Amino acid sequence: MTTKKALRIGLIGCGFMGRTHSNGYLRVKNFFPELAYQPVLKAVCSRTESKARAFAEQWGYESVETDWKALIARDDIDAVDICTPNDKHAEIAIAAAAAGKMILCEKPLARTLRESADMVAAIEKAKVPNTVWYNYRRLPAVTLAKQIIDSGKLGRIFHYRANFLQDWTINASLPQGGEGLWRMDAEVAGSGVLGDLLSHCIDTALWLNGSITTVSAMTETFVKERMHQLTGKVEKVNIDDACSFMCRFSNGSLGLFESTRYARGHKALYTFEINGEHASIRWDLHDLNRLEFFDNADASTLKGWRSIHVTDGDQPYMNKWWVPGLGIGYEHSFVHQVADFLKSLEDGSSCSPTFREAFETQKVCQAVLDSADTGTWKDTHAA
Ligand code: SOE
Repeated sequence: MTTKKALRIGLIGCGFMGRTHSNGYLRVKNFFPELAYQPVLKAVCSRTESKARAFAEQWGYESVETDWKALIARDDIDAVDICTPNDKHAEIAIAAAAAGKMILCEKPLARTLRESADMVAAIEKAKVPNTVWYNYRRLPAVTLAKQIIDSGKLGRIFHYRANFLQDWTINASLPQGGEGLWRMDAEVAGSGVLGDLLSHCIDTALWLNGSITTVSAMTETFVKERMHQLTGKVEKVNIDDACSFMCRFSNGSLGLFESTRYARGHKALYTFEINGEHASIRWDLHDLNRLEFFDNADASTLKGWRSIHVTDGDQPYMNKWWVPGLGIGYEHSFVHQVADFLKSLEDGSSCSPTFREAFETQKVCQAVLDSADTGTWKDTHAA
């Protein structure tokens, strides 16, 4: 058996994202055995000790902490994984960078552009490896879309269209804030669907189609007041329940983006479509192993949308899994991100999106909020 280098993980936060990341750390060694590094689940941190203990037992963490500062101070932790609600990302990342830890941060990078800028400055000063968990890039069909676009098959791009639709907050008596509902509290989340859902669409778009230069946006909060779970009082809702924007990309193409938690019938429908001069591509999270492709060069009698089942060993990541024809799921995108992070440590390369790259998404988010507030077009000041 070859000796592996240990990457000792300290996970902060043990909610839904803590589970997806932990599953990634556990699975990577089975499916990417060639990697020199292997994660070791050293410690998990939650303010509630019983919660941390239960999580540690379920996922195999060696120890628990109840104070994230104590976790960062430990010299048996190499990498800090931030899975807390958004209001803690900046403080933890800046402290972890100062302590010389590698950082893996859940998306969105932070609540505001200011916080994100401070995080980028801290991490670049410390020169520590870092990545932000925009996981959808690493679904094989999405990575294949990137390869097809980069090969030039689409030619000049005219249109980029993306949606992320959910329906879980329609009920007006759903409280806001507190455990499980912090995404509804602007103080904690920073924004509503913009940071939570559209940030995914923006990250993918910047990766596939380059930078966004100007935006024109609208937001709406359909339920104006909700009971706050922590105070018990009815309070104003300050998040965007829905957010749509149109934009221009620096390659000359036009973009349309929509996200909402009020699309009855949709639980997590992320879709995108890109139309180029020679070909088009579309993808749908509900059928995540498939990429649809239309090639205008096909013989006219055969022309039509191809449905590519992205499960072949020649296609991105798929030689790691089963046999052609057998699909994988949402959770595999996190396994792939762990594998790519470990590989980047081996190569001395960076693992995209880095904090610096995720900062570009934050700039677009800020321009979207500013545009919706003022009713005018806004520049993103894209790098
Ligand atoms: C919200 O419901 C959520 O879980 C997001 O926080 C995730 O980032 C997204 O991938 C799925 O939806």
